[in-house]
Amino acid sequence: MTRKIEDYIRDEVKKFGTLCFPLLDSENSTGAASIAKKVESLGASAVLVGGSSAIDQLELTNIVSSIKLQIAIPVILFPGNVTGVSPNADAILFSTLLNSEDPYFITEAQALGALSVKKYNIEPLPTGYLIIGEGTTVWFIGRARGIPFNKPRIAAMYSLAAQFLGMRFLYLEAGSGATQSIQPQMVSTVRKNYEGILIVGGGIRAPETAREIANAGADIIVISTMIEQEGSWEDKLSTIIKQIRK
Ligand code: 1GP
Repeated sequence: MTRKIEDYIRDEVKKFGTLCFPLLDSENSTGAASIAKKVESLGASAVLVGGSSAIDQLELTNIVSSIKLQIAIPVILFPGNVTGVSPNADAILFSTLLNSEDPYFITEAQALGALSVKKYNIEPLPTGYLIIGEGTTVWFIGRARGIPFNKPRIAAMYSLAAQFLGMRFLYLEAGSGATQSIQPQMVSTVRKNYEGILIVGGGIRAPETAREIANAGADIIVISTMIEQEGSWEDKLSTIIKQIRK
């Protein structure tokens, strides 16, 4: 199996330091293709499409196809369930929700979706997914036992376990629209222990926050809510992308 998208991501990280992957929630995004085009022009390295409550596969497929027509950067699926698999994407964060209390989100959804990923020839990026904190949609849907924000060592334990299990990507998730983003101290503690590609998202709105998380060792920062809001988010996203690059 080729690792075309993974190699591309590793090259981008080498070139730019921390990358930004804007996430287009397939249920909230009106005009997803034009937003994708804008974020590409501002320097995003890839676009994620999905979300924890995105369940309409037809809508997802239409959005992925329309985005693919507009941009050259990869379109990577970010599934919350089996319904997050869609034929025209370049890759998928093939994730296991490591701190879920429900085996469905750890191995069963993955088993149900795996043959579709193979059939559509979507590159799977093996990802350990960790939910930090409580009260967000992904925390509720994924039946997660959220790692407390002030317990970086617990996040490091899970991260190292993910590495030992062969996961080359790790996603520290505070949840979309979270009131609090992941603390830089948790990011740096995980960074000291985990050698793969480290993704951090949830509640990142200010360039300062993004820069601190990047300096703490994140390879990729995911931003969604900010670009879903009406008004001018482009300057802010552009500042974030410039500030997190080395
Ligand atoms: C959600 O981490 C992402 O999965 C993005 O979160 O919507 O808070 O930017 P926001």
